[in-house]
Amino acid sequence: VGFHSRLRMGEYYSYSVLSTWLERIAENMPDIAKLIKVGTTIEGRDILGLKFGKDTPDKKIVVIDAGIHAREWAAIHTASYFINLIVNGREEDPQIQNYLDNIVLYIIPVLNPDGYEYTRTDKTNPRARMWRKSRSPKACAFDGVRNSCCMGVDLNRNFDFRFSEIGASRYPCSEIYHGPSAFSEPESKAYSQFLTSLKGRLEAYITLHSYSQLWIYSYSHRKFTYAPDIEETRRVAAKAVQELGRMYGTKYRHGTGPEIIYAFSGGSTDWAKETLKIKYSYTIELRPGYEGIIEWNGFVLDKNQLIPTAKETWAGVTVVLDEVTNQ
Ligand code: ING
Ligand code: ZN
Repeated sequence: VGFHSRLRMGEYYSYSVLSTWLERIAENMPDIAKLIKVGTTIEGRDILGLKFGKDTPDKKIVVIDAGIHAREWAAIHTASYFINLIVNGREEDPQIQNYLDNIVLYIIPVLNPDGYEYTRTDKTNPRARMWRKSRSPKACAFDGVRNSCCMGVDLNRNFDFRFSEIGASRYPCSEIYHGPSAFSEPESKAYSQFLTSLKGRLEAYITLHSYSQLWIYSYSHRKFTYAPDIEETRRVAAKAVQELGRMYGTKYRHGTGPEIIYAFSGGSTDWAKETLKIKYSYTIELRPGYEGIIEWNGFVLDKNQLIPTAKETWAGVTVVLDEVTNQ
């Protein structure tokens, strides 16, 4: 087993270490995992992931991603933990074996590697750790006082679902800048094309964020706006949250954005739900929770919470995987 094909969990790694790790897994275990390239970022990085399970046309597909927001390191760790669990835990875990035999599972641990690498420069630039957006070149807009120019687009506002309607900003210096137009960014555009290429077989799409301990479903642009299969969506979310909580007692809430946090548009799960008609399309906000006040450093999760966070999230995610596998 070559260098970097095993990574110790409970640590944070650079994108290049993570990428090498994915490459080694694919090289060493071609029967289980294939390396996939979703696209290329604005700074030229490959957006890599793994495809698990033998692909046959009758198999349902599940996609899990993380790291669309740069500072959400716990989400990136959780997706990495899932990969590690499948690769190194499959022999002792019949449930994982069942997934490998019966579904196709894609995991893309870092959708926004440019942003992630930028947050990792915090030793020399402390403010960088809280970066959320991509690293696209500066755009300018008159904000009422001056012409302000800033880098980056919030990729989770750049999807073609009710673009720019609510919970997004047209000012480039905002954290939630939606970009000049839907899918203007190479990362979101490539990812939408990747997901579209799976249409018809894609049964579940899960995107990992942090933080707030929420299990969010569609639609999030307006209250009481649901897809026709909302009952099923809600049933599985409720069950997932229950299973997640069983492990360490972590309390999650479930609902649409405006029901449990805020309304917003241009996000990946709502776009996927509406455009690709995916049965289960969920945004998961990992630990920590929040008590009324949004804590600024909730994105900096203590290292000793990383593995428990990932483990309980897996317990919730398996509820969705079981639904897809056993239907
Ligand atoms: N949160 C999500 C965001 O993109 C969200 C919140 C997702 C709200 C889905 C409603 C629906 O803003 C984070 N932490 O990025
Ligand atoms: Zn996020």
